[in-house]
Amino acid sequence: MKLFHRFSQMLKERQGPLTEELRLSSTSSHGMLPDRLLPDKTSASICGYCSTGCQLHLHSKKNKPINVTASASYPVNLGAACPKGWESLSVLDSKDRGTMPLLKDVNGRQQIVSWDIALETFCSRFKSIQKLHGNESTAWIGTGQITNEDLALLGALAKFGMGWVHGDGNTRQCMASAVTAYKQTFGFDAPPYTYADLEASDTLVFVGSNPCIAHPILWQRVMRNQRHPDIIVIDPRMTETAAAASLHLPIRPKSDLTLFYALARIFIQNQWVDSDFVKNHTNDYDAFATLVESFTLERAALATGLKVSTIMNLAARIHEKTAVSFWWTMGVNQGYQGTRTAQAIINLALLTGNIGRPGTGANSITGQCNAMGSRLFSNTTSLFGGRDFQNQGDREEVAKCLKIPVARIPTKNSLAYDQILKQVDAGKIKGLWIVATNPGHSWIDQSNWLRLVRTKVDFLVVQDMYYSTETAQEADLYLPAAGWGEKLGTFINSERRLGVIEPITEPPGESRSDFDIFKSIACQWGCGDMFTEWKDPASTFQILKRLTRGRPCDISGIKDYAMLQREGGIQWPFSESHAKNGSPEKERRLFGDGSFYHPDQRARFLFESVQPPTEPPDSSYPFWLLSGRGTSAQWHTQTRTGKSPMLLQMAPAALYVELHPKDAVKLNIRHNEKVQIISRRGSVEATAKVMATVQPGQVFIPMHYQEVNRLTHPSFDSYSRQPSYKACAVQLNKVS
Ligand SMILES: Nc1nc2c(c(=O)[nH]1)N[C@H]1C(S)=C(S)[C@@H](COP(=O)(O)OP(=O)(O)OC[C@H]3O[C@@H](n4cnc5c(=O)[nH]c(N)nc54)[C@H](O)[C@@H]3O)O[C@H]1N2
Ligand SMILES: Nc1nc2c(c(=O)[nH]1)N[C@H]1C(S)=C(S)[C@@H](COP(=O)(O)OP(=O)(O)OC[C@H]3O[C@@H](n4cnc5c(=O)[nH]c(N)nc54)[C@H](O)[C@@H]3O)O[C@H]1N2
Ligand code: SF4
Ligand SMILES: [Mo]
Repeated sequence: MKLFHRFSQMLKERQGPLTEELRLSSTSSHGMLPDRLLPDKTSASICGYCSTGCQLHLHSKKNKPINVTASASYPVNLGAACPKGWESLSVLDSKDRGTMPLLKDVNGRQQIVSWDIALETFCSRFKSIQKLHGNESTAWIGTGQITNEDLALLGALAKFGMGWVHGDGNTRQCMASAVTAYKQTFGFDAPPYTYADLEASDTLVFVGSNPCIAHPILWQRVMRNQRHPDIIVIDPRMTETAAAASLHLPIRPKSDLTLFYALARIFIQNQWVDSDFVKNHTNDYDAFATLVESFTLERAALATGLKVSTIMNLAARIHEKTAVSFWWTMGVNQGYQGTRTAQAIINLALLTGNIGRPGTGANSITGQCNAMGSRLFSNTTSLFGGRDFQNQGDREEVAKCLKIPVARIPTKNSLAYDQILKQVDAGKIKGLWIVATNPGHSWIDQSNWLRLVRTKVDFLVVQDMYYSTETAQEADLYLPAAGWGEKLGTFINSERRLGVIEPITEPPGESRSDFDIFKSIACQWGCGDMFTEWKDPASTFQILKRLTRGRPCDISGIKDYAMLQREGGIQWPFSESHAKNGSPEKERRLFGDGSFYHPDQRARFLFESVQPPTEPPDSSYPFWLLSGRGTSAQWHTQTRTGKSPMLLQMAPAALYVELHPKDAVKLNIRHNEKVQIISRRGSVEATAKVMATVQPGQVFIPMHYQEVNRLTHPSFDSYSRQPSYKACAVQLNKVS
């Protein structure tokens, strides 16, 4: 709250229209604002940071962006925005924006080159690697932060045009466990909810999720709930969200699976199960009931560090209410058993019939602005539209849709991010193309990443807005990209809502939109003919519609961008036949009729035995290290938010570590003193923040500082291959 207060003070000190109302009045005849602040152009654009998907109005004057207001009529944010949204234009204008391609010379120094040379080098180097080592010797790592149109073109170009087999994205670090969980359980990757569910719940259970910081405007939707809801937060830390909750369960890291199995057992033993729902709409309940028999309350208490009475109380509170929604984020997905943990949450919703009705659901909150779009259109793990590369029928459908020979479509799945890097280490993958992600900061176990890039990768291309990122600095070839605010396309938010992003300004220098870069590469590579129909984002959107027709994610009823803007975004599915009935409803959830996407239309109970933690604390490394989002003003590796003087003032400048007062006393560490955090892989220095937000024996660091992933332990969920960022063992020493 203090931060928000400071922020609004700062905004007040700055001149500019703050709200939609002000903007409207400013353009009225009253003329409240000085002329220099009156826009001559306004675009409506979905925010380019988090997956909440707020709509912002971007204002410019004489082609210079001057301000942002939050759209009051958009059904997501209803006039609100968080600090990142308000400051989203100020990060575009920065001296380290790439304006020209850079190519390493013989001395390893990056030198400015023309686009012609850049494109020629891109194609000749990758082609020669492929010629020598085969089509599996090159790979790309993409992102959840570019548009659907960008993602689809990249995926089609790399796999169908250039013949690559392997490509993955930073969404592996983020959503993979939720994706896998939904696919296996529901038969399709489909988060079922709509944001109105936040306002219609009697009870909201947040698991490993800190929306106050990570999805602030979703949290505002919770605050609009008029039902006096019970808000339960399951998180090892007393987060901002936990502090605002009616019940906080400070669970021991990575013990959620045991807790949820024990809860299921309580429901079954007390006959609190919605038997009709389970009988009519699910499979494998009996086997699930057998598995959870051994998860007694005592066993759960021992594993989670929670009291037996607390766990019983939690079960009763869920049982007593009819509209219970479960929400999870990275505390679940980023675990070595993330997929099964997500499914344990879904199982609970199925068991209690809390799905398909207002205020219910097993709801994964997405992370990045277009992580949801990457799930349908990146063409990495799954073939376009949630299809399967290994399925011939699926390949034929896509080939027909795109009018390409079916032989252009790989018959095998891409390797996952960590497996791509393993192949790099093994000398099998020699060329890497990184688009809109910064693994030089964000990938788990940093020293390994640097070693690979410096000693094993023959040709590294990095395509980013800024040439200064940790990753771009290592690039053999750097391609300068336009950013959000400078390009056109669509995003999909957490509740499956498609929305338009519109440019308000030109990209700097000779930087180009990702879409244009991909098109230029296609021409230079010699496969441009394949993409004649992909003229621009708007025509590509028509191709995307075709790719989804008849699929669970069908968007064929959305006419064009104008319709999306008019309707306040549209949630998938919205098919042509749906469109015949008129305008889309403002809010829609899935599974209202209890039918799921498996051929028998039933959801599956999926479960597994609980595995021990991959790197638990021991006598040499006695602390659990947690990591996550620090403030609402910081975005990931800070390449963007780090450019806003205002946002910089809202967060500590250097790495800090939250440490419990009892541990501080034991280690003789005082508040604001420097400490060294050491893991088996590396060490970092941080400022101690002595506070009871963490439990004794645990410490927390925010992910936004470059050095954090020197510490993390490279362990992965075996189904989703998502890295387990959130828990490893460290020791702490006072820096004397
Ligand atoms: N301001 C801001 N907002 C963001 C982002 C950002 O960088 N900055 N990033 C966006 C992205 S891409 C994402 S993925 C989301 C992430 O959104 P969140 O997942 O909500 O954020 P995190 O802080 O990474 O993790 C959430 C919580 O998981 C808890 N946790 C750790 N281990 C466990 C465990 O074993 N069990 C349980 N139950 N909890 C655990 C942590 O203590 C933490 O409070 O945020 C999005 N929004
Ligand atoms: N320790 C720890 N590590 C973590 C996490 C954690 O909780 N703990 N969380 C993980 C999660 S959930 C995530 S999602 C990742 C995020 O990790 P990253 O994806 O590495 O983080 P970003 O800083 O968002 O990087 C995006 C990059 O794309 C660039 N960019 C932005 N827009 C555009 C565009 O339109 N075009 C192009 N070409 N470039 C653009 C930005 O300048 C930036 O360099 O971090 C992961 N790492
Ligand atoms: S909550 Fe997310 S989408 Fe909304 S303004 Fe903030 S960063 Fe942008
Ligand atoms: Mo993420």
